[in-house]
Amino acid sequence: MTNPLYDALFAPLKNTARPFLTLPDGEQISAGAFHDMLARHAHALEACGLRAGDRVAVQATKSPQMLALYGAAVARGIVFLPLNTAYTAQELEYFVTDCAAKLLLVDPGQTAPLAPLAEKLGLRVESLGDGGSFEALAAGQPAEIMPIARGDDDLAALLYTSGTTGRSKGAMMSQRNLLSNARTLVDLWRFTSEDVLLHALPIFHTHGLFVACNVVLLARAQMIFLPKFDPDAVFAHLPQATAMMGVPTFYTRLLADPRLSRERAGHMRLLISGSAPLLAETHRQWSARTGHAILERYGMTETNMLTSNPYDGARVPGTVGPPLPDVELRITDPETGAELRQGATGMIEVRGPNVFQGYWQMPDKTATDFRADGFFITGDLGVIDDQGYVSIVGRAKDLIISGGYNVYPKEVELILDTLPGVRESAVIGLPHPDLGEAVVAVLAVEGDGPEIQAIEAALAGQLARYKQPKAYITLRELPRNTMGKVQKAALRQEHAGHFNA
Ligand code: MCA
Ligand code: AMP
Repeated sequence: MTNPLYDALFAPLKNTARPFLTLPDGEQISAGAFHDMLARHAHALEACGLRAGDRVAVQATKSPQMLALYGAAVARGIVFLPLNTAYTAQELEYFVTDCAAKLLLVDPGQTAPLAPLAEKLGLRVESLGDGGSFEALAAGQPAEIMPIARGDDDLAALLYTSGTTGRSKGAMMSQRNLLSNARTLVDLWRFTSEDVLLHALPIFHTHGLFVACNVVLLARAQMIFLPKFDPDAVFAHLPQATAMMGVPTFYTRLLADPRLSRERAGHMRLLISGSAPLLAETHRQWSARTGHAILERYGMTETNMLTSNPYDGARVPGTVGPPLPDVELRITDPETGAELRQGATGMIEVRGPNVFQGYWQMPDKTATDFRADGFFITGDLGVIDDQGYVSIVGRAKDLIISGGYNVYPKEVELILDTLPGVRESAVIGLPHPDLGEAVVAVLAVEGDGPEIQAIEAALAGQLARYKQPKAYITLRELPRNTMGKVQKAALRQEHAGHFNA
C-alpha cells in the first residue's frame, strides 16, 4: 500500500533520533518525536470523524504541531487547507463554507467566537498547539500510524488564492503536484541531510510550507523553526544555518541592518528569494555586503515553482532563471495565445507535473485559465533571453504583491465602493521601500469626502490587515480612457513617488 507523498516526506522520520526542528529557545524536536506527533494527530483527525477526501482547515499560529498536522492529513488522505492568520472572521467563513470543511483548527482561546459559525455549518472547531483541545485529544492516541493508500492524482491540499473578480478560488494540489516539485528543487538546489534551513516564513502559503518544508523533509535535512521573520532572531540563528528562503522584504530588512556582514552571512550555502520581484539593486547590494549571490526563483500557488536561477552558473539579477527541468514554459500573445518568438514579451504559460488540478468546484474558471493543450495561463508577462533566462516584466492580472502577500484590488474596491461618501475607487500598488509594493486606495469622493478613519474602521472587520490600504488619495474623478476604463497605469505613474517622499 503506498501513499507517495507520505512515503517520501514523512515516513523516513520514523524512529529516527536525528534532529529535525530547532525552536527559538534552542529546544530540539527529533525526527522520530515529530513523527510520533504526526501519528497522534492523524488518529485525532480520525477521532474527529475525518476520512480520506474530507477537508481540514487550519488558521493557527505557526508551530511544530501545525506542521505535524499537515503530515497527518497527508498520511490519512485528508485535504489540508492552511489559512493566513491575518484573515478576518468574514474571510474565514467564506473559505470553510466554500470547501465544506469538516474540521477547523484555530489557536486556543479562538474557538468560542466561532461557535455560531460552527453551528451554522455543522463544522467541528478545535484548538491546535500548546494547551489546545485537539492536542488533548491527540495526547491519548497511539504513536503508530497506518497511512492510507493514495494515488498520484489524489488531492493533498487546497490553497485559496484571490482573483480578479474578488472571489477567492481554491487551488487543488495533488500528491504528484507537490512531490514532483519537491524532488526537482532538492536536486536543483542540492539539499542534503547536512542542511539546516532557517525557516522564518509563515507555513500557510506555498513558499513556507511546500517549497521550504517539503524540500527539507525530502532531503532529510533540519530546520530552525522561527515563529516569524525577526532580524534579531535571524542574526542569532544564522551561524547554525546553511540555507534560508525568504521574500524580498526579508533581504531588504536585513540589508538595512548594520549587523549584516560577510562574517555573519558569508558562510551560508544558499539564500533563496521568491514570491515577489527582488530588485536587481537589492541583489547587487547583498552580493557586495556578504559575497553571496541570492538565488531568485519564480512560482505561483497554482503551480508551485516554475523557474529558478541556477545553483552553479550565473544568478542574474532581475531574472528568475530558466524553467525547472520538468516545466515547459512558453511566451504567448495574451490575446490569441499564439506562441511568440524568443525575445518577445508576452504571457507566461506553463505545463508540467507541478501544475494544479483546477479550482475547487469552479470548472468554468478552471477551463478559462488553461489552453486546450494543457498549458496554464499564469497572468504574468515575461520574456526569455538568449540564454534561456526568464524575466518577469509585468502582470496582465490586476494584482498587488505586498511583502510577498497577494492583494487583488477588486476585493478591496468592492468594499470601498459601498462606503458612504465614496463614489468609486481604484486600488493600486505603489513602490514601497519595505514591502516592494504597498496597497493604496484612490477614491473619487463627494463633497469633502468621508473621514479616512471611518473608512479604515469599515475595512477592519472585513479584510485582512495586509490587504487594507497603507495610504488614501482622494480625487473628484478617477481618470478614464476614451473607452471609460479607469486608467490605473496613469495613477500608478503619477503617484509612484508617494512612499519615497
Ligand atoms: C504585515 N503587514 C503587512 C504585511 N505583513 N502589510 C502589508 N503587507 C504585508 N506583507 C501589516 C501588519 O499587520 C502590521 O499592521 C504592519 O503591516 C506592520 O507589520 P510588521 O511587523 O512590519 O510585519 P511583519 O510581521 O514583520 O511582516 C512582514 C513580513 C511578512 C515579514 C514581510 O508579511 C511575511 O512574512 N511575508 C511573507 C509572505 C509569504 O510567505 N508569501 C508567500 C506566498 P499594523 O499596521 O496593524 O501594525 S506563496 C507565493 O507567493 C508563491 C507561491 C511563491 O512564489 O512563493
Ligand atoms: P501567489 O498566487 O500568491 O502564489 O503569487 C504568485 C505570483 O507571485 C506570481 O504569479 C508572480 O506574479 C509573483 N511572483 C512569484 N515569484 C516571483 C518572482 N521571483 N518575481 C516576480 N514575481 C514573482
